[in-house]
Amino acid sequence: MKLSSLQLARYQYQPKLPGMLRNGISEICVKVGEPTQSVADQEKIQALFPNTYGKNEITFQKGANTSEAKKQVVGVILSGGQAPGGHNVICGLYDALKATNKENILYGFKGGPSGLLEDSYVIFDDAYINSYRNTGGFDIIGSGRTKLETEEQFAVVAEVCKKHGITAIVIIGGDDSNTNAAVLAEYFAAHNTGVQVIGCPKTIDGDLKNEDIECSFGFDTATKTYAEIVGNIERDANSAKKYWHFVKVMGRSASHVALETALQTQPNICLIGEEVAAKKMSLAQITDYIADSVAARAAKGWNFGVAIIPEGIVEFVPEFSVLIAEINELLAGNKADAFNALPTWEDKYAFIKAGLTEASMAVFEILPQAIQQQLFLERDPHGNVQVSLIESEKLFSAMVKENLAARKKAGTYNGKFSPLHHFLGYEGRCAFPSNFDADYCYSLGYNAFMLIQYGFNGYLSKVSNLSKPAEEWVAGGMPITKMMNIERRHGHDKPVIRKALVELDGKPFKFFESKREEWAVETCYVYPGAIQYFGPAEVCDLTTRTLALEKA
Ligand code: FBP
Repeated sequence: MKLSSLQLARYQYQPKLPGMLRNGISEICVKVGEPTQSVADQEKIQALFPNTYGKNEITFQKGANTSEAKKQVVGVILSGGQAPGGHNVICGLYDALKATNKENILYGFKGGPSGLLEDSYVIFDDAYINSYRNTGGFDIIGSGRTKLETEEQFAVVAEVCKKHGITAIVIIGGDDSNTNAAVLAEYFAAHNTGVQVIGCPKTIDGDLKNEDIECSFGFDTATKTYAEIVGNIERDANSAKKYWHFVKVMGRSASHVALETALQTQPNICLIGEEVAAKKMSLAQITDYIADSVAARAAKGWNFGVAIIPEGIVEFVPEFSVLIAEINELLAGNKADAFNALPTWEDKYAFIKAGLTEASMAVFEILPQAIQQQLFLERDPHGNVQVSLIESEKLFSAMVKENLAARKKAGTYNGKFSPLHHFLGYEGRCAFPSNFDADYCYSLGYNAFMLIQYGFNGYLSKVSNLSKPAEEWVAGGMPITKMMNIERRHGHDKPVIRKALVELDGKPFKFFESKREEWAVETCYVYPGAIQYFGPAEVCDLTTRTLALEKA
């Protein structure tokens, strides 16, 4: 394989560990903190996790290592969507494991959780690990979205662990994967398998966090990559002065990615799904809000602009989520076959009209036809509309266009509106990790091994104080059950990690709110440029605006 100069240079980069982990393995000891409670539904969660609930937070500190000297055989999986830095979690884990005892072994199970079920693995050695240091991607062992959640699956995993003498499993994943890590940890404890489970907080979406887990890894690099591109688009818009760019950004339901990208680039518009839901904004209100900015800028002679749309936005528009629920019902079971058999769009339209309530039909009617058809084309394996595939950037630009046409008729707008559309997602998920993510991930992996070595089970690897230089970061562990509550999933009450959505009274949103009126009308663009890997710390090592504002 031909290697780029950057890749070769990044191999040499030595990630920074928190100060307390820098003195060598023999100088790391545990400070036990407070017992924990789940974020809600304490009694129910405690009853479901009798062996792993309520454990203490822990912090590592400098001091004689008192952990048991036993040979460790660890298995690791990557779970879910790619996030920059995943390779470094494995590198940190490997380095700590080998530094503790050369006889220790690290298995990498391939293709995500299914690798564990199918016993498909590699055994890492120095050469293998060295060729992935500080690189993006999950190709070191691959990832997957199989869910590890049933007792039958856990029994298979227990057998695989027994076969290889595995003492601990590290699950690198998002909220769902770490929920399942907690359930697996409880299963292992209840069955006295002696196998520990440690999670690592991964996802570019930034929605796996609480007061302990300050951010999930990958968010920093992905948002910097999107911000670079949005900044470039802004500069193009400001040069050509003829297009309005509608940029949808990934992030699933939560709008953290959109908000962070906006904080870095100061676009004219950024929608926040959580706000749309809280204010119960209708499609028409959102459209009006964007069209106001277009019209105000046009009045200044600026027929250009940039709007950021979070991937999950439509789920948050109350009338739209009702519409989606009705469509799911309309096509449930074999009703979809009857619908698909209808020969023309007119026939299908009549079927839809007969099946939807008047209110949902009114919403459906205002959608552009391409979006109407999309709602009936893209379905998930359960037959539900795949909301993330709806081209909301096109939806809003089409609705704004109509709105502006009406304003033109009324004589209140006299500009030109030429929209262009972009979707930023995959561009950022496998970028070379920023220095922050390279350091953070390596530390998470290194720290995960220390949690294993000290016998913890059902913990998330935790590295905090992240807005400070790495020297001041704090390494430790948090019981996963601390993040859990009970939610209704597929008709059942389930213990799950509570997703962290954008908090409307949080500092990042408040800051954005205080600026956005100006950004909507003026041209306040900021061009962050590409991620820098080598150079002064203030250019290369700073993390997100979100974290800086949260910790300010
Ligand atoms: P995770 O939650 O697994 O980290 O994945 C995040 C994400 O990148 C979302 O932002 C996006 O909606 C989704 O994955 C896309 O999934 P896929 O990779 O299956 O297309």
